[in-house]
Amino acid sequence: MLTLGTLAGCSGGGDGGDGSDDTDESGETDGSDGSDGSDGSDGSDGSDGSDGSDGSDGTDSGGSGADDVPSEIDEYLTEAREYNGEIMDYTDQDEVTVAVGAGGDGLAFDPAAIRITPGTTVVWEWTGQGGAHNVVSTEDSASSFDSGEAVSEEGATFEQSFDNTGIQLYYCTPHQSVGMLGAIQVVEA
Ligand SMILES: [Cu+2]
Repeated sequence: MLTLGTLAGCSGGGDGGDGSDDTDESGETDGSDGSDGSDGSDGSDGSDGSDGSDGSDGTDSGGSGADDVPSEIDEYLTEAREYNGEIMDYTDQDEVTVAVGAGGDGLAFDPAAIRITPGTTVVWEWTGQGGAHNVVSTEDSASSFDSGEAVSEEGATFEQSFDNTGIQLYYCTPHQSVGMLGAIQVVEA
């Protein structure tokens, strides 16, 4: 008979394995906090920019060429640079700009011949090309105007408004002899 009787009870006690309590002092979990920085949710707002529906409006931008140039102007401008037998129609405009120092060598008014209505202000604007220029009316001009001494600065301007109908003829003093001439026809509105 085997006395298997192993007595219960003997097996107790072995437990007590506490000792692994390692009191952690290594903790301090800082340093890896990097949760910022991905905020870039702007930037896709681009709903502007496709507004380009203008541009085809050109009905009153003026400046169409007409070939019924008054003979007084046509004769005066015979030798003028940038004159091709046409007068640019700027009627019914508040303001018209003529370049001073236009053309390949900067020795022209452009447009050389313009047609306006009373009350229009003509603004001559210097291009900075071709040296010093001025704007001086001739004795045959319906009214007299004079920008003064010739200047060369780009962006310089001279303004003159015309309140009465008539033909205005003008030139640049330093370059009159080489065809720096211009004319304005002021017609009934
Ligand atoms: Cu000139």
